[in-house]
Amino acid sequence: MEHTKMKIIIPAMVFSVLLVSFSGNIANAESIPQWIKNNALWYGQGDISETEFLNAMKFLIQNGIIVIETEDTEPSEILNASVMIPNGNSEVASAGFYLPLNLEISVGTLVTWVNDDSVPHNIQSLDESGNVIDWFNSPSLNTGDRFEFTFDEPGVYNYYCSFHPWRVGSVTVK
Ligand SMILES: [Cu+2]
Repeated sequence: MEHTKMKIIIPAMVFSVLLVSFSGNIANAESIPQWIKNNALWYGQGDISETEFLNAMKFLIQNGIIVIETEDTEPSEILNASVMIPNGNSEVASAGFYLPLNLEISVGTLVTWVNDDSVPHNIQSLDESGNVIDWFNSPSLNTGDRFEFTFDEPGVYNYYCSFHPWRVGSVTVK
């Protein structure tokens, strides 16, 4: 986005804000045609109608003097994912794998583990050699308890439950 162009978001497009913007930035003000400055003045004095004033604003937008920044919905979008610790997860012979066993997410996703089993579990992050590392580590989670962690770096991350170390899961962050 060019600095010489005014950046105004739609809700801010009220007369007073425009006046502040005009006076606050000489470079911007110089790109605004004189007739529009006159319009702003006349509008402020009540000499022209709102429609005429808005038409002047429309000219500024159509000619790229005012750049409307459409706010991306993605950055403000909250990314969420969850991993269920299912019933039977504690039993070696059970198929109670983490759901999903390998969670795939985008960078910035908040992951919530939910203990849906009848016994406590925890989540302990592991390094590549399978050793517990101090990164995402939950306390003991009773039935129904949750543990949250936001993944800000791409990679593949393994974890396990220290009570039931045969239960290893992974999170792939892209
Ligand atoms: Cu466990």
